[in-house]
Amino acid sequence: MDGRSASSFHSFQPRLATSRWPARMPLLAMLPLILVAALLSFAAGPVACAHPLDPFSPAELTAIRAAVLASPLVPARPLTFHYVGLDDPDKPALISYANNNNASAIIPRRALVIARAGGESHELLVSVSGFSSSASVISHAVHRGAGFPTLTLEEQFAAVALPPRHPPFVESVRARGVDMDDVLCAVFPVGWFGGDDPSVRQRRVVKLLCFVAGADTANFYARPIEGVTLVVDLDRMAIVGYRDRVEYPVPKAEGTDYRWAGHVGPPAPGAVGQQPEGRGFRIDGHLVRWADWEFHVGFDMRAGTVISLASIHDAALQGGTRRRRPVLYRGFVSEVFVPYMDPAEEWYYRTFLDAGEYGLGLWAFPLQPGADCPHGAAYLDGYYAGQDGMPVQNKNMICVFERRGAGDVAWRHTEAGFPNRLITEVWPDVSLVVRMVVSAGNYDYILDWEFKTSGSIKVTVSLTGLLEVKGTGYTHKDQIPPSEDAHGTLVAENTIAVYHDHFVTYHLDLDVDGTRNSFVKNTITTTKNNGTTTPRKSYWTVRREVAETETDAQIDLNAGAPADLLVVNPGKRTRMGNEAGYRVIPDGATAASVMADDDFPQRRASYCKKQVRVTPYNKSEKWAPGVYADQSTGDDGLGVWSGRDRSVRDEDIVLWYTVGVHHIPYQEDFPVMPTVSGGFELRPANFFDRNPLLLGASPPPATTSRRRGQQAAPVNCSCTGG
Ligand SMILES: [Cu+2]
Repeated sequence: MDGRSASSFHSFQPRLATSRWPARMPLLAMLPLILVAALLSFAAGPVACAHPLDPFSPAELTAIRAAVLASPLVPARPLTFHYVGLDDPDKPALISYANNNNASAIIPRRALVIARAGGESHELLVSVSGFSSSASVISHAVHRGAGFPTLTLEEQFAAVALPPRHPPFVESVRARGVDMDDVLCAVFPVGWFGGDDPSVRQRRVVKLLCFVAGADTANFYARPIEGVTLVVDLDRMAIVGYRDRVEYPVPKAEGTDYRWAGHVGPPAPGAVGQQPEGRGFRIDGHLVRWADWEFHVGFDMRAGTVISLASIHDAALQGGTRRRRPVLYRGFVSEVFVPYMDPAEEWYYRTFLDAGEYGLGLWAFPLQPGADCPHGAAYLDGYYAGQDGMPVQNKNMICVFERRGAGDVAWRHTEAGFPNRLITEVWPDVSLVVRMVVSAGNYDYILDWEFKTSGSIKVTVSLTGLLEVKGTGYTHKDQIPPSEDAHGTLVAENTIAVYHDHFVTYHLDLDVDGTRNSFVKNTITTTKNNGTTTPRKSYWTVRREVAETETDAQIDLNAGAPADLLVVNPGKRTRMGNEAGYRVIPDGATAASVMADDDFPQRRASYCKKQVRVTPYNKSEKWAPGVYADQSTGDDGLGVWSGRDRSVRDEDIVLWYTVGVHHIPYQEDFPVMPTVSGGFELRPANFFDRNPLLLGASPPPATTSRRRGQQAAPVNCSCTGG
C-alpha cells in the first residue's frame, strides 16, 4: 500500500471516508458522513460478556470513553482517541478458561487506550465491567519515546481539507491548468530520516500529496500532481510546509478507470461459486466451530482479524473420547511494511507501516456478498472507537465460509495392482475460510485464514487494487535514457508505477499441544555413501537442530540448504514417540528486505531482513515496528526484541512470519492489478498418529455432487471397476 486517500463511503456506516488519504469523494460531500459518525451513539445498556476475547461492544466502547474523559489523570483537552483495543487477558487464566469449557471463571476485561492530549501520547489501562457497562481508568502513563500512535480517520480528513485554502497550492493547481474541484489529496506519513532533536521529533506531521481525481476516473491515484508536497502539523491542524519543486504533465484520465463501463456493477452471474444449502459451521458470538476445529474470531482496529484459541478436537488415542488440543493461541497481522524504491524528494519517505500508521481494521470495509465472499457466507460486524471515542460500526467486516466443491482433492489413491480390479478412493477437499479485506489507500489486501480438515491452517495474502504511480514527462520507454533509473515501469503515458515491497508480518503464538514449545530446523544434508556394498554414491538425510535462543531461530528462507521449520512440543509425543509439532511451510512470496542496514526505513522495520523469527511470549510484544509506528526510529520492535537473544527452547514461544513481495510493476497491473497471492501453511507434523482425515473424528465431507443424475454418492466412496 501506499498512500492512503480517503474517502470511500459507507452509506450507513459512519466510517468516515477513509483511506489513508482522505479524499475520494469531494470533501464537502463527506461532511454529512462525518456528522453522522459524530452523532452515532449507542445506548450504554447492560452487556453480556460472551467471551473474554470478544471485541468491545458499542456499550463497552462508550463506557471506556466516558471513563477516560472523566479521569483526572489526563486533564488536557482536546483529547483524541487513537487506539482502543483489548488488553490481552492473562494467558494462563485464559487458557484455563478455555480448557474448562468457558466455565464460570471471570476473566478481567481491560482496554488499552492510546490518546493524544496536550501534545503528548497517553496510555491508559481501563477496567471494563461487561455486566454493568461501566469502566474505570486503572493506570496511566505518558509515552516519552519516539513515535506517535495510529492516525485517526478524522484527522486525515481534516488534513486533506486544508490544501484548497492554501494560496500557494491554489496557484500550483491553476498553473497546471487543473480545476481545483477535481483535486483530492491524501495523507502520507513522513517516516523518520535521522535526527534526534526532540523538538523536531515531537512534531506530529504528515505530508499531503494531491491527485486529479474528478469525475473522469474512479482511479484516485492515477493522476498525481507530481512535484507538489504539503506538510501538515496534525496537532495544530495547519499547513507548515509547502513545496512545488517540479512540474510534470498530469497523466490523462483515459484508460485509468477500472470499473465495468465506468460504473460499478454487480459481479457477473456465475462468477462466484454458490455454497450448497446449509452451512457446515457454527458461530456462537465470535466462537467458530467447524469439523474438528474451534477458534475465536476477534477484531482489532490496528490488526484487523485476530484468530485466538484455535484448537482441534481429536478423537485419536483416547478411545473415542474427544480431546481438545491447542494449536494457535493467537494469530494476527502485526504489520504491513511497504517501502517504495524511489529516492526522489516526493517519494523517498513513502515507506508505509500500514497497521501501525493507518490501522488495518480502520481500513477494512464492508465485504460484498456474492463477490468478496460466496453466497451462504456468514458475516461479522466490527466496532471501533472513533477519534472522539464513540463507537463506529463496520458492517460485514469479516466473512466466514466453507470452501467446498472447488475441485481440489484432499487425498486420493488409485490402486491398479490387483488383478482384474481397479480401486479408486478420492476425498474432495473442504475447508473453512475467515476473510477480511483491507483497502489501505490504493492497495487492497485480501487476508484469509483457511482451516482444513487435514489439521492445516493456510494463511494467504492476496494483493490487488491500484498501483501508486508517479508523474513523468515520458510517454514511451525509448525516451528514457539507458543511464537513467526510472525507479519503476512506464505503464501509461506520463505514468511510472514505482518499484516497492510488501512485507506482511504475522504474529503467530503457536501453542502446539500446550504452551511449552521449541523451534526445530530440519535441514536437508547431502551425505557421501562410502564404504557400503551398493554402488550409490550419495543420499540426503536430515540434520535436526533445536533453537536455543532467538538468534538461532532467525531464518532467511532464501539462504542455505532447504529445511523444514517446525514448532514442536517436547513434552508431547505420538504413539511412535515423535514430538508433536506443526510445520510452517512457505507458500510463495518469500522476499526479504534488501535495503541497506543503515537506511532509515530499514532501521524502522529491521525485522524484514529475516522472514522467520521466534521470540519468547511477552504480552507487550505484539507490534513488529513497536507500539508507536508513526515516525518510529527503530528503537523498539521485533528486530530489537529478537536481538536480545533470549532462550526459546522449551518455552512459550511466538513465531513471526513475514510474507514478502518485491513488486516490479508490469503494464497488466494498470489501471487495476489482478490478484497476486502468497502466504504460508501451518501443517501438522507428527501431531496426529496418522492422516487425521481417517481418524473418524470428523465425518467425511458432505456430498456435493451427484453422478449421472442418480442419488447422491458418498464422496469417500470406493469405486470398483474393471
Ligand atoms: Cu505492490
